[in-house]
Amino acid sequence: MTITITAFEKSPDRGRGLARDMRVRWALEEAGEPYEVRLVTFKTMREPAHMALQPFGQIPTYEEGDLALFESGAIVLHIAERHQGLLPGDAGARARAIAWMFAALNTIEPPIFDRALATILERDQPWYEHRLNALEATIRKRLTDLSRRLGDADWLDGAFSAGDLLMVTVLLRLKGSHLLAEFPTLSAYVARGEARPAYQRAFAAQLAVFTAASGG
Ligand code: GTB
Repeated sequence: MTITITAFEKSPDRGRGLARDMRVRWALEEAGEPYEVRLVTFKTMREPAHMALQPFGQIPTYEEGDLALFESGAIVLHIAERHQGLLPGDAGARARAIAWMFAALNTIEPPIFDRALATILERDQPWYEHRLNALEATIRKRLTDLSRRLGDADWLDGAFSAGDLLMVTVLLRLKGSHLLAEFPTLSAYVARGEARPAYQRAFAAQLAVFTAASGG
């Protein structure tokens, strides 16, 4: 059955792979599942057809036959549960990998995403420096603990899993920042994720969309 996901026709990140369709593309590439992409604009995302798929008018969505899903974490879990290579077979290891998926989205991503938003939307506020410092302190605390837990391992809990896939996509938003550079262990972890052939294919696919939309 054909899998169709949605993505920005012209991503505001200019093809840097930071929009949340990237994690779904990567999971599908790891799974070896072909997929189609329906491109949407900020306007069409608010139209009834898209709102029926995604109650908050966001991307990504996932359609496969009668199944329509939203929330990138739920979509990645759905893909991981149906294919080899993204969740371990052992029940305990599988549960731990899922815990890392939640950790990426619930514990690590919020302050990183809030920092990114603040740098765009709150830069002119008188309290901007204070807010930025507070967010960066939280991020630093989380990265300290994450880096300690990862130690000198390649991945968070044994073999590469959907937990690593989500964690790497979340950390990638800090790429090039002093925050990630402060943690060489995590920088190397992110680089390992980026080096995976499935990541490379997913990145190239989303970049091609941006390039085409920009007339390149
Ligand atoms: N919790 C949802 C999920 O994980 O699927 C969140 C989805 C979400 O935030 N989608 C964003 C969206 O559709 C795109 S990815 N926003 C439109 C809206 O809310 O109206 C977030 C994003 C946006 C922009 C950049 N960027 O410019 O770098 C990066 C990531």
